[in-house]
Amino acid sequence: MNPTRLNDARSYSLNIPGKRLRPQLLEASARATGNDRAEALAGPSAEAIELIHTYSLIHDDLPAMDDDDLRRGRPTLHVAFDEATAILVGDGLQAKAFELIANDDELSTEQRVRLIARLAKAAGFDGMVGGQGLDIEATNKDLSLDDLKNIHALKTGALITAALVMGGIVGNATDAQLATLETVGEKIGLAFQIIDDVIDVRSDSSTLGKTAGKDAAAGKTTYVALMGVETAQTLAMELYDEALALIADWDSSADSLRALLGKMVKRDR
Ligand code: GRG
Repeated sequence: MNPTRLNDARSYSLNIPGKRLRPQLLEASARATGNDRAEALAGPSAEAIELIHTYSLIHDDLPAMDDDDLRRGRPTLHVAFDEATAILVGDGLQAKAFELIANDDELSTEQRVRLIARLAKAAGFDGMVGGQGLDIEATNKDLSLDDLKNIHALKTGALITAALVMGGIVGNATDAQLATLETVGEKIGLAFQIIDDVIDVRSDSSTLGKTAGKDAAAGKTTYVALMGVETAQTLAMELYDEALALIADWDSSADSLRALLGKMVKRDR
């Protein structure tokens, strides 16, 4: 028997593309290593990280989590189909991500194992899933700035950092380059999340004039609630500047990475 409904739901989730920042980051980072072939080789790993991201959004939208009806301007997967199907699509996309890298015979076995290990760590208990767990526990609690940074470093930052490091692995980056990419990821991941909070407040017309936003209304501590819109925006730009400074002496191969880091903080969606 062919699971038609599951296949339809999988197509639905993949046919509403988002900004594709993580695959673009992975490809730009591969190129930034200065290895001419790296960007062309990065395709399957880039696809894999976007599948992990897509799965995380599908599960995050479920009634047991954020209970959202809309994602990327369309009904969320569990609304368009049903909860069981949405859980299965998320599970299937996660498994598919690792299959894509394992079967990528353009890369060496060592590269594949390193990519799989890095993506698994970023997606799992020590990364996105762990951060989501902390985020759920923190709902309706007062958090310090350090608590908030720790949650987001895992929930959002881990996958963004993995994109950069995985690009480095595809490009056979040196240990020094990999360490730099790791730190760039930590800084831009945090900046990205702060800007997300700023966008949340600016786009939530119900909270005009207040420092709230949809997330704050859902009992979540946000950067904007802790420090106000202006300071949050300034902090994000400082982190972006610090990230750029780390790769200031990289040659023009890093230009697309520099441009992308800018896009991640100077965005309105
Ligand atoms: C359910 C295991 C599990 C994890 C969920 C990433 C995540 C953890 C939840 C997403 C909640 C959220 C909206 C966080 C804010 C930052 C963020 C990840 C925004 C969405 O990423 P974009 O802007 O999305 O890259 P698009 O739609 O462009 O792909």
